[in-house]
Amino acid sequence: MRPSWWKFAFTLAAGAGISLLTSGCGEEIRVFQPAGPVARSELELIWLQMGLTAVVIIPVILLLAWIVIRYRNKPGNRAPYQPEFAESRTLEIVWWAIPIVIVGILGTVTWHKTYALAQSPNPSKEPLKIEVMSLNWKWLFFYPDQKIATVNYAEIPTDRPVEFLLTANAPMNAFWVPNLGGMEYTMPGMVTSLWLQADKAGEYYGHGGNFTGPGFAQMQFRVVAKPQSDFDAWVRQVANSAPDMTKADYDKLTQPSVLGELSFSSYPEGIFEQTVMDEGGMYMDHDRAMLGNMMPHS
Ligand SMILES: [Cu+2]
Repeated sequence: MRPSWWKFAFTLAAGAGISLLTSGCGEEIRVFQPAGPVARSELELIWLQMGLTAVVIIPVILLLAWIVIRYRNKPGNRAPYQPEFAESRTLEIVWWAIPIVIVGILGTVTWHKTYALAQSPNPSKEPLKIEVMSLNWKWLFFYPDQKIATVNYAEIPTDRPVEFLLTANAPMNAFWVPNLGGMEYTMPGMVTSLWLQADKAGEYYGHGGNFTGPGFAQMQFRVVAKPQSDFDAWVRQVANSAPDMTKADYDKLTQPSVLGELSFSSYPEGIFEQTVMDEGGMYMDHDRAMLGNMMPHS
């Protein structure tokens, strides 16, 4: 082998090694481990997108290698030399038609899924509503029907759609439980909505998806999915044994800090709605928000 080939091979090996070492290999890649219908539907889209991308990428890489070898300047090269080559109708049709078909398929499927995923994954089942507030640097969960609240963890029943209503009382963030579905932004003064559902009981890792300062790395939470009866028992236990959240407690939570998990048997009524209105609320339907019947804006 000539030295230039050694250099090439070394660069290639080093590049591949660095890619493998920095990819988080060995850790579970959570979006490929869907635990519910929303995440599964999104994973189908990921596979479709990767497959269609491969239709372009694999031939391009193979052609690149073939052209470099066939057309390089070497003694006795038989490859045709055509400096006047200007256009080929056949090639133009090929390389316009393939992307048009790919973008058409991806666009259509993404369109359908986007609208489907903005609805309950199981409209025949009564959803659980959880209001989520991102703070510096913690996640606050309110259960408006159960009247309890938690910090940095949320329990949900399995096989039941959960509507997360999201806002921020801090710089905007993004709410993400990768095993259950894609992320949705939390923004001050507005409420966004995210439907998720867990089929399998288990503990799912959640994290902010939008950098918000020094405590961001600790802004993690757990979503614990368990059968409805166990969920009900957990609600009773929190309602009976956890402390109340006073307005002073809430104000303290909104101050920048890193906290562990907390539970509260009650919280100041309407505090979520009030925070949205205090932070602007101009994108909301005011009357409904004031009635505590928050409508997510889209
Ligand atoms: Cu918005």
